[in-house]
Amino acid sequence: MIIDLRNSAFYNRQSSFQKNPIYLQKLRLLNTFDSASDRIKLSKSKIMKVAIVGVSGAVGQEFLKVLEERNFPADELVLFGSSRSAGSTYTFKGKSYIVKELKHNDDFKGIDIALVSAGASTSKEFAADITRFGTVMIDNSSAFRMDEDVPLVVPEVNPEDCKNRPRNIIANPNCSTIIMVVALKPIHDLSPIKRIHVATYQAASGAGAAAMEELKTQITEIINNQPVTVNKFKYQLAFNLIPQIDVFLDNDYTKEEMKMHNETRKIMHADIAVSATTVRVPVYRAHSEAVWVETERPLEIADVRAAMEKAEGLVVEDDPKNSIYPMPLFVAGKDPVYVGRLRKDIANPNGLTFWCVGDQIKKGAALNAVQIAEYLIKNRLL
Ligand code: 2RA
Repeated sequence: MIIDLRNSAFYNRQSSFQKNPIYLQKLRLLNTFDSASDRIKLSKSKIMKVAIVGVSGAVGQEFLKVLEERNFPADELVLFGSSRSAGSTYTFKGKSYIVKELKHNDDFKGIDIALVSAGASTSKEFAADITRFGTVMIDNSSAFRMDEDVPLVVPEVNPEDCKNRPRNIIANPNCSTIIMVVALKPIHDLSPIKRIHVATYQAASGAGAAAMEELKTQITEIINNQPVTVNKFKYQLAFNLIPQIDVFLDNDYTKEEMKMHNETRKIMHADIAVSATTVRVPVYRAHSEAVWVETERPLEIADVRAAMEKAEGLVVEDDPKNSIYPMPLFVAGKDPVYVGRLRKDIANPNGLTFWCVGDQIKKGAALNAVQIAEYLIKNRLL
């Protein structure tokens, strides 16, 4: 039997919430801000040449989708990949493009922006080739995120940091950090955040396209009583949770958990203590996070809610009486970060707690990078 959740009572309740006037007004605001014409007053005297590096991966493919969806003003597009994907063809706005092999040569001459998602070692190896002729490298890997001379940017939080990029590299933060800081920004503006505890529920997509396939394969294998394939994760992910993302460090936190600590502080320019437990869950492509925040002074939930409702890139979906809160199944494929379950933390007089969900491949990766590129164009920072 095939169960289509879109026909379930829950889904209908959820979508009727999404038809409510406040929600629609908020989405209209997002779209107004994001409409190509308002967003980018681009001088047409300049031809915009954009490269995607790592186009065959999950994030690379999403770059193509997001650029097209947002009608990004790319006059020319050049696609790069490994020797394995060189020669493959992808379509963008109805035109076919052949993937070139990424090499140590002058291929980036004349390219304005390179959206790069090919892993940290490739980014390190090719950064000099990519930036040599003035191309701005927007890098999705962890290679340069914590380097002092590389800004780490989430456009809703610290867009101005794009201006100071001595190496012409701008780093895109880790997905779990991006999703959390979009929700934290309006709180931090009301009263500085001192401490954060967070537990994440991270989708298979964070481990790449092959990992997403592996989750599907595992489910099929289990249903058919076959041995379960485990290559991309440490253990079977289907019908399981894995409380380890990336490797363990000396302090017994994982690298993913320390990314949330270090990157949040860098993006928010604040001495915030962040303690994270990151968990892989059998969800396809949206990350969820339970967040406990301590602020310098106690905040009223009504004020936080009002600030969140106004915040850029954030949608409040919070109606506990009607069981309305964001869930990864319904957030997959969407642009904003969704927040719900907002309440006072009964264990901390200066605390509040909430739940947030964001599409890992979109806002957690490709969309954030494209928004950085849009900010550069809009503010003539190229
Ligand atoms: C993950 N945060 O979800 C990683 C991907 N960047 O595995």
